[in-house]
Amino acid sequence: MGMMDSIEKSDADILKAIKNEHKRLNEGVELIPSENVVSKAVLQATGSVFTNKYSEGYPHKRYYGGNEFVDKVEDLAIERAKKLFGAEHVNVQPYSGSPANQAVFFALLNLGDTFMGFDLTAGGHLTHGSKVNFSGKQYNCIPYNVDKKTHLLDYDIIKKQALKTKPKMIISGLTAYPRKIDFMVFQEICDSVGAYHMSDIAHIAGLCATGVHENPVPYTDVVTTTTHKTLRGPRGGMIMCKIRDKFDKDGKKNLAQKIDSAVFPGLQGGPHDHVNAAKAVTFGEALKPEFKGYCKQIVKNAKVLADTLMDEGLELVTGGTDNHLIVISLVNKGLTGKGEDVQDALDEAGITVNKNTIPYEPNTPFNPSGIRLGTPAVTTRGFKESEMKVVGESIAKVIDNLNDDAVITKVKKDILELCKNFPLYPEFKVLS
Ligand code: DSN
Repeated sequence: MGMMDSIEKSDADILKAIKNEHKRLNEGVELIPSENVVSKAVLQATGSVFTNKYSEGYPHKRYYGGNEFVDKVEDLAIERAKKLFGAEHVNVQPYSGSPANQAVFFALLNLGDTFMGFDLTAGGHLTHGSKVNFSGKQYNCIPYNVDKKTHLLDYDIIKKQALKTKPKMIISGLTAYPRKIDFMVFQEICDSVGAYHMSDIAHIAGLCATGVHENPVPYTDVVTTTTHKTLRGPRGGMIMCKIRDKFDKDGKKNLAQKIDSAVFPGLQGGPHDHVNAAKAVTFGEALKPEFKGYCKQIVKNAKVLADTLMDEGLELVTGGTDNHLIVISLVNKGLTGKGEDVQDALDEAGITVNKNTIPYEPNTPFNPSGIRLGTPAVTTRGFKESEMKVVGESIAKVIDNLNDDAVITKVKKDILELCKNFPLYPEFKVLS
């Protein structure tokens, strides 16, 4: 076996797994809202020779030699991200969303400091203060929640809580909140209580970049994101921030410097240059006019899916969606705590979703009462309103017939037929 052999020659086991994953993607409907399908250009950059390089430091200030082309790539990624989001300062080195958020904690807070984050079960993220995460273990999180009846964020209550608890930072952002977030109000609340505002737009970054959702970057202290969700890029993270630190009296250290030194050398080692090359490709794609059409279609598809599910008798958290995601509450179907059973049955039928908590979850995160769905991946694939209707009806059929193998087999057949019209990477030989 030669060093330079292709995977076809060198590793039958992994090749088989890749082929099977390609088949799974082709033959099923991917509705996990944090997933997408990247372009061939993004895959090529991710699989490029940049995977070999070490480049600790920042462009034109590296610790090792040989970084001429790495610098070119990182400069372009930063320049394109600034243009895409209207950002003053960008750091593209975070390995993913969680380290991006962790770097912001390192930059702005001391251990034990108080901050406010969106409760995980109601739609926040682990790194927004969950007790099992560094953010909830090493810092004092006072979570805010949605309204008990409407399941919507109530900004008056959030402001009252902020005035009372005097947090050093408030995090806005979502992983399972299907409605628009008023980032401007969050910034105003933060300014009025002397807190930093960190907005985590990982899920909706593509929508923010194209104005399909309000873009917080121009006025928010710090914005973090991943690059692999609605932004449709490689798995990775990014931080955007103001250059000036609004609390820096002596002007010695600005916000951008604090963020950069928290990422490297504070938290990470060498950046993933192959992924940063793919991030640059992604931002280039997102700057093209057609990306806005794509993002608009994501939301249109989500709305049709939501309407179809409700027409079929399913209950949705907040009664619908404004963005790319939907949370079904299984409570009215008598399936409280049966999220896993529903997820498994939908998997059987070729529909990939994830079980999810609902606000004020009556059960546990392991056996939650909700299902989370989203439309970024199917929209990339070319699904439009008519396909979303078929998908919605299929989901309802499975939920209403969880233990009926005949129904699940029939839905699987229908889904397979649907998917045949939208092949994914058909020309990739290795993924035949
Ligand atoms: N795991 C991601 C999601 O699915 O929303 C967030 O990190």
